[in-house]
Amino acid sequence: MSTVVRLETRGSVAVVCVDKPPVNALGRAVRDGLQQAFEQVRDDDGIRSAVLHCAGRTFVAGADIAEFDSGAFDGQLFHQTLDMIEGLDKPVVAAIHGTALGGGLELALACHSRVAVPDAKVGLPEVTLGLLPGAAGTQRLPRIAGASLGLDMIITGKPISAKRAQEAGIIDQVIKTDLLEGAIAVAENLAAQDAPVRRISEMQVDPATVPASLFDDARATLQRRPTGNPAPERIIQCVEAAVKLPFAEGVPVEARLFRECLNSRESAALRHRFFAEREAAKVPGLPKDVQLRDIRRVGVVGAGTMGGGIAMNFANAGLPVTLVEASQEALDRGLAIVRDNYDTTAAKGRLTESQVEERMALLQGSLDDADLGDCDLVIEAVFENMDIKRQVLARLGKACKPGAIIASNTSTLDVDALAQASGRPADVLGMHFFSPANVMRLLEVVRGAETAPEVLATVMRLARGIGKVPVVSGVCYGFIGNRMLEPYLRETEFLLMEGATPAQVDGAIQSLGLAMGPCRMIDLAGVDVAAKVVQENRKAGGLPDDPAYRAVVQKLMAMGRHGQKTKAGYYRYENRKPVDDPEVMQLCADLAKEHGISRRDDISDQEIIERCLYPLINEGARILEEGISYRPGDIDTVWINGYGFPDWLGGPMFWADTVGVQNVADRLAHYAEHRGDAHAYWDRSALLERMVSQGLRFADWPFSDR
Ligand code: T1G
Repeated sequence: MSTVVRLETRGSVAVVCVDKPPVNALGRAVRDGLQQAFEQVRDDDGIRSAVLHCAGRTFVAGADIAEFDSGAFDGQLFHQTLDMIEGLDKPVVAAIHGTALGGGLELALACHSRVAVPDAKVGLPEVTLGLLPGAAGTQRLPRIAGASLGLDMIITGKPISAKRAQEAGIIDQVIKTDLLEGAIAVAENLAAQDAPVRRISEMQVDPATVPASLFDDARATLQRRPTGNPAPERIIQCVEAAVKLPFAEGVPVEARLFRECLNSRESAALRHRFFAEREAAKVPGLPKDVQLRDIRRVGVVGAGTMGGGIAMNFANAGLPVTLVEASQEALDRGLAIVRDNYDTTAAKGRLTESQVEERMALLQGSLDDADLGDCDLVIEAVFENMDIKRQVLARLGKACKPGAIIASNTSTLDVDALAQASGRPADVLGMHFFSPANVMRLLEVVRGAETAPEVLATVMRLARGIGKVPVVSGVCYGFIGNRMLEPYLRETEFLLMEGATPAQVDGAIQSLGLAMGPCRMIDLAGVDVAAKVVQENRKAGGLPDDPAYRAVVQKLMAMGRHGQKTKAGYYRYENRKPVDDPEVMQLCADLAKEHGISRRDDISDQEIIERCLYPLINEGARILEEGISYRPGDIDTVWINGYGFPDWLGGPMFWADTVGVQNVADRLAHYAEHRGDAHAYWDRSALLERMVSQGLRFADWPFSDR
């Protein structure tokens, strides 16, 4: 008998329990166990009905995603198990708690009835992995819930509540008492009725319930925001098959389209993302029994755009926040911005008025550091200037109670220096939120040389609790993301001085799938902000001795072209629409002349992509070899969640394996030769050299010291 699928009997009811922590994924052992258990249900005449439930925190959360890379997932066999369950003449009731997702919901749909606890959720999120339901979910869900809801659930991948699922007919009963007992009662009743079991595969979608434009509208939506994800269009084809074909003919259509998705590099990239984000939350070397610190109250110093956004993250999670500013006027302004943000969300129907008031009530403004004395975590979000931040850290080192964690939201400055300024470096780390802080999921957690392990572990756990994707970075200029951004922006500006236009550079980068090209990104973030970062970096001695380095952004700032907020930056903005501006072309030509940069009119999109992204990858390799980042997947997680790198490419390091590390190295050498390498811009990192010489991929990380 299987160790992960147990069968017991309660009278004439078979109780089949899946027990495979952490989420009862349908790995081979579970699939085999289910097959065996339901063969026994089939063959035992003493059994008249069955209940399928799960131990642990959730019903089956889907296939074992890791099996797709190892090739161990046998969809055909799983189909046969589901068909065998559905084919039984004895009613089988699925008892759902937690989340029945993907293959888990498909398993439940092969049962003859489904019951769930009130807070359960059901969904088919395969699209987020570049897949589609591969166990007849695209054929059964539309039959039980209708084509519109079925298509929407599968193409968005969003789970729905038990209540909504009951309204749609997916769940037959919500059990408010003991789930298992309730499910057993339902099974006994069904058996007592002695009626034919209800099989979803025998149902038809009523054409009258299918909106005439359903599939055309779905395709039009895809066209409006095309991505590289191979699944959405194929999902539409599967649901069309569910509507138009008998079940037995629809299943092979789904199987073919599922295989096409599974074999795509884009799905491999999306599955890489799934595990990379979870791996990033793990800190190597932390003792398993590390004692986390309790975080019951948070302080934020600085109520500007970042400080307000940071405060919202904690208020949204129900944590009280003390927001400290230097003047009443600044404090009032900051709280007003927060309220505006909440009101905007409420206007979109994503928050109720009472929720807005509850969250605002959690925010307590103050002008006095003493009010931070009972906070367990205090985050400074003051102006990005080392002297100012040092003063604030020194104040916080005194104002915060013993054991409180002190964090800096700096985006580039030396966290170790700030930690020393506090006088209690073990309590200090960086928490680099990305703007807008209440929206962007990425949080770079900067580990100082003296940051205590439990401080790091506490913040990593807290970050996930407030819905962030945390990634640990060591201390260096720009941490992970902004450090890799430097060569990306450096080459952007050299390309502009050589004759490319902002629209051409952005167009090439956006054609790869990045949400926003470099020029639009800086215009949005602020040309002045970017120019100041260059100046701070120069002051800190971090720049090459090259007067042409990032010369364009500094010139734009000097001209008052600060980006979207001044309706002019790299672009001119006509009704917020960016258009190339001859004044900027001229500026770039003048700078080229000033710095002896020759102009060209043969710059290709491919050259732009290589010159902007391959040095970015090379810098990522340096970050790995210096131990600033633990894993290539951490770097991918930063770029997908913080900079809009297309997740269907898996992030820059996964994508480097796709284009080939050898190719990246060769192209860096090519540009060194053709662009000149006076400032070592094209020097290949030692790690990249090693990978080329040993035929390694980033997927092979960690590299043994061979
Ligand atoms: N396969 C393998 N491992 C999984 C897994 C899965 N489906 N789901 C979770 N894990 C691991 C995860 O890596 C982590 O491991 C631990 O479980 C806790 O996860 C045939 C083709 C269920 C909502 O897409 O959405 O079915 O880090 O940190 O925040 O048609 O996990 O502890 O070592 O996310 O409480 C479809 C994916 C698969 C659901 C729980 N199913 N999982 O969230 O915990 S394809 C999914 C989730 C499929 C069929 C198709 C979430 C969760 P570790 P966690 P959580």
